[in-house]
Amino acid sequence: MTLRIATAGESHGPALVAILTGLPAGLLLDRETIDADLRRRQAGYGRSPRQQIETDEVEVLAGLRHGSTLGTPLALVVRNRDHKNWTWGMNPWPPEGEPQGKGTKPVTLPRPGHADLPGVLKYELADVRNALERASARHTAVHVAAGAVAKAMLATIGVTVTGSTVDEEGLHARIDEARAERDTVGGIVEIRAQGVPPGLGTYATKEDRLDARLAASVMGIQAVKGVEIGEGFALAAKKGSEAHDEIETDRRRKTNHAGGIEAGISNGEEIVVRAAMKPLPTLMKPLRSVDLATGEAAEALVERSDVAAVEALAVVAEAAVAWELAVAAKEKFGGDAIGDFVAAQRAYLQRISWPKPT
Ligand code: EPS
Repeated sequence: MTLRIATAGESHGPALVAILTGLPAGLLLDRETIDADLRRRQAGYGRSPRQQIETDEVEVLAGLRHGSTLGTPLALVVRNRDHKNWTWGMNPWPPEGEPQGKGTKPVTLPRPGHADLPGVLKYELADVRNALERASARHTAVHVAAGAVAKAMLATIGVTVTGSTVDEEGLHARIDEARAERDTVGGIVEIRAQGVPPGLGTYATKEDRLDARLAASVMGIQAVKGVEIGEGFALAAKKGSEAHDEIETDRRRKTNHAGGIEAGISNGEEIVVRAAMKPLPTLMKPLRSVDLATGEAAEALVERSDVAAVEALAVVAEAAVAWELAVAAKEKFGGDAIGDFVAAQRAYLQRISWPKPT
């Protein structure tokens, strides 16, 4: 059964929800490990005061018994604690009583760079809030919970995935400067996956290439505008003799320009994915926009927001890469029970003599 995920949830609605299907039975999950990733996602430098309201924790509604998956759909929930301030404004049903709390007035000042304008045009919305709520990066919380489940599954076959920011040194200074100027900044993150066996993904169909799947998944994260695998864009300027990773007799490589993927298939080297994040679109010093209610020139919406979320992106992209690798590993090794999944991986490694016995 293919590993799949479906999610739902608005930023200030009651909760974020994910349903994971295709997980093998008998996978052991640890609540604290999942919650630790949720806390890492919230903790980055430059985050908004919203993070003081939220203390994200995973709840499991189905698919798990005594910490072990049942092979049935796993239902995850991350509540939005801020919803208590939006019970009128984000009520799923027509609210009763006088408007109170936040979100009671329609938003009509679209922010350049956010979902606001394309969202209202596409869906015929009168209130920009109806676009921004789902587009918000708040949604990444439940994907991080799913990524933690994927990492638990990958750990059974010796695969680890870690994300970090690339410009750690200068990043905090850039964030401080942007905050002082009432501006925002982006940045670059790098995800590395170790222990991935050769053979995940395929060149057989372009949408099934591992690099295509990783790129789509990481590009699908809010504010990401560029993704590269291995040396990516820099390879364009190199000669073939400098760009490719020569094959040693043990079939390993001494270099890794390719970032662990050749022809859409993992080659057994470390998988390296980088993502570039644009500066966040909610500026305290707003950009030029239009008031959609009057058609007059106006300044874009100003509301509570992050100055930067690059450190959060490192955690979110780590989850996205882990999820895609788990999907590809499940596709390759199958397994209704986690033991079957692990046994199939071992049999395969033996068949290809990987790592080559010394
Ligand atoms: C976001 C705007 C801010 C961020 C939010 C993403 O939310 P709010 O408008 O409620 O202050 O805090 O991110 C999160 C809540 C989160 O948990 O990551 C946006 O517009 O995308």
